[in-house]
Amino acid sequence: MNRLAVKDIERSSFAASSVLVALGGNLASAEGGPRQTLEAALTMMPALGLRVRKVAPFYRTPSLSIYIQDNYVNSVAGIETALPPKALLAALHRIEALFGRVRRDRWGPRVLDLDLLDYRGLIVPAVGRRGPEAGAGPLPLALPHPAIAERAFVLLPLRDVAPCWRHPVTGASVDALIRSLPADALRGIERSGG
Ligand code: A4P
Ligand code: MG
Repeated sequence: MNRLAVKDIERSSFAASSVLVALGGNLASAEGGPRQTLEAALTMMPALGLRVRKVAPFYRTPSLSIYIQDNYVNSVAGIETALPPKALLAALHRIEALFGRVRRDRWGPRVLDLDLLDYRGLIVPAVGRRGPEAGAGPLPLALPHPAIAERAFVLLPLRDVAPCWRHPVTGASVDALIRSLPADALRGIERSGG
């Protein structure tokens, strides 16, 4: 499988109207710690039809979950792809599986989580219950990802990649969404460069 070095990825010219993918993980994989796993996942994307155009710095973030678990590493990538949304989500799940993702509990610890945040502003309303009480079974595609507005670990790297991005449903800017987070939402989050 062709691998692209993370340092070779274009970091400057990503349009806000493209496709945004969130990356996260807090368990070691065969690649090493979560940061190494996220980097390896990015280098694998082109072989599955995802051209990575811009990557945010990596953030070390306290776990936001009902489960006590290790800190996460989170980032966001701007990609270009010819894949339609469902095929793209399937490709993301394939990459997760290649790194040994096992779905036990929703919001449980994981080696790699790849969420489709935004697909060119497309809106597909969420169906069914979400969150930990919904169990670990599959849910139909929802766009934009329903939890974006509540998550500092998504919004901070999203702003790095697409500072002009607006929420497709509410029209709120990413800056406004960050300002609307609860006062303690940024506590413990460290931008680790990259
Ligand atoms: N699904 C539907 N639409 C989408 C979409 N746009 N992107 C389906 C991704 N998946 C989508 O997702 C659950 C189901 O939603 C799947 O069937 C998928 O096809 P999942 O990735 O299997 O489960 P999950 O990640 O546990 O759930 P979810 O709702 O994606 O949760 P989040 O938002 O990923 O939260 N704390 C820190 N600091 N950092 C984290 O990254 N992540 C979580 C999980 C909790 N706490 C965290 C972090
Ligand atoms: Mg997820």
